[in-house]
Amino acid sequence: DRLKLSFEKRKQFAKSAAAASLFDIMVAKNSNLCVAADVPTAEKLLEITKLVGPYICVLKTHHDIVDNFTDDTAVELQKLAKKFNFLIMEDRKFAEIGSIALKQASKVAGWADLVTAHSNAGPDIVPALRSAFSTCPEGDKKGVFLVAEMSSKGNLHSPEYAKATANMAILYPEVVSGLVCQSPSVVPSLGVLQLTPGVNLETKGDSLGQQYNTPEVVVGEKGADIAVVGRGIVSVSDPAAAAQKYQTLLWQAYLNRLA
Ligand code: 6AU
Repeated sequence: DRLKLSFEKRKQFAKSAAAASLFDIMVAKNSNLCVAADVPTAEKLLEITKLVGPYICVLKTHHDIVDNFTDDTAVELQKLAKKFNFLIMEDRKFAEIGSIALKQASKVAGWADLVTAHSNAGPDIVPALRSAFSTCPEGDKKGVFLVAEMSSKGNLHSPEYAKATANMAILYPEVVSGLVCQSPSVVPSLGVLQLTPGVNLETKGDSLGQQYNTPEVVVGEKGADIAVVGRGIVSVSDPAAAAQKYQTLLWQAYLNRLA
């Protein structure tokens, strides 16, 4: 049972190098917190990264919503990732035929350790992204998270779709490090990580379809290995304190799950 196995033990089953290093980072930092740094400017992105860096295993970006994101911003992010020991995930959700996804991913593969992709176009999205990685230094250490399910109201992700997405993780175990999903039964093997967004202690959702749960529910019931918190941390007055609080609660939920 995946949910009863520690991250230390699960690391032995990781076939993707990025998943293996994620397990290491999570254990070293006692953190299963991914912050979604959804902020409008490069200055704010670097500022928030410095504040939350000590508490996270993954920093998730949407670099295309950042006004002045440049190569320098990417270099600074990479320095902070090294300093604080976390991985950078560009949540670009590639969803194209392989030849286009390869070209799109080449724009971010230089600085992102992990990228997200939809599975709707079929399994060849994965080797396309692997090709984009292969042109980068240490490209074989990069990984993909496939979106199997979504947190938003009315989404079209059926159980069959989620299962077919999980099968792509089995087909390309050295590239697919994890799945983005909402239910514990989707993840097909012990070495694959479950990333689950939709976590907020203060509110149940937003006005545009997002739906939130608590850390206890997301980790204990929905099966998240890594939980994504965006506005619950980046839109409050003290993001560092909020990140520390979510880190503590999410890690406690993981320990409770093991017990
Ligand atoms: O906590 P929030 O609502 O401020 O931010 C949630 C973050 C956003 C979304 O792009 C992302 O999580 N997300 C994803 C991801 C990670 O792929 C999938 C999903 O189903 N729901 C979702 O919110 O950056």
